[in-house]
Amino acid sequence: MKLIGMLDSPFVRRVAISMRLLGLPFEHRAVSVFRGFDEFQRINPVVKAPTLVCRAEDGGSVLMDSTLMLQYAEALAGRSLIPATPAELARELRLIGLALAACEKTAQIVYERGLRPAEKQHAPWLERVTGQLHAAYRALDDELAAQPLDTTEAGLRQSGITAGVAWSFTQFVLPEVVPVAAFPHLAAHATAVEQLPVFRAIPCDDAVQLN
Ligand SMILES: N[C@@H](CCC(=O)N[C@@H](CS)C(=O)NCC(=O)O)C(=O)O
Repeated sequence: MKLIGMLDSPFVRRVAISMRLLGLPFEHRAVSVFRGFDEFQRINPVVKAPTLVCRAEDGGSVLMDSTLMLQYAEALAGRSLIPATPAELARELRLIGLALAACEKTAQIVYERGLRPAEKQHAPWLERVTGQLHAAYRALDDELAAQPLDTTEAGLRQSGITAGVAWSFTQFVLPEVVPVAAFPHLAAHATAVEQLPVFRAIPCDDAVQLN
């Protein structure tokens, strides 16, 4: 099994951390969707990070979208990082959705600033996306204030992984846009999980640019 993509992508990192936590062996190939476009295209013509090449015995299918590959990973592991009871599941999915929205909005801002020429940047669009990013983190911080997540390696769930990865990503690429002081519960959660061996083994790579 091969996971393709840079670890500065929160989507790649959540898959890598989850698979390690589930005890699944995999090879990680740090190929950038920008600087390594041609190499990435040879593995997956759609050039989406993460890309997961499934086990040969499962046909070697090439998967896209972190949530879908986590579904495959959990089937392989025979256990889930997501609770099954409807009430717990509903909260879990809300938290994951908020964290993924924050990742997506952070990436949109980075792409708008980094890929579009300065004279073509559209301020109303950046304002809209920044507002959505703040709304996602506001709701997530309120959720954690009401009920903190387990930050032990044994008790970690997908919501805890994705919230931690999302926050670290945003703080890595856009610290000035999302002030730590305004989201204290989320910041405390990320600080706690980033100290776990499974997070430390898969660092948000600060030696590279955003995919
Ligand atoms: N919903 C996707 C988002 C993946 C995503 O947007 N990845 C970015 C890298 S952070 C990417 O592939 N960007 C290049 C592109 O979309 O062309 C997931 O969960 O995997």
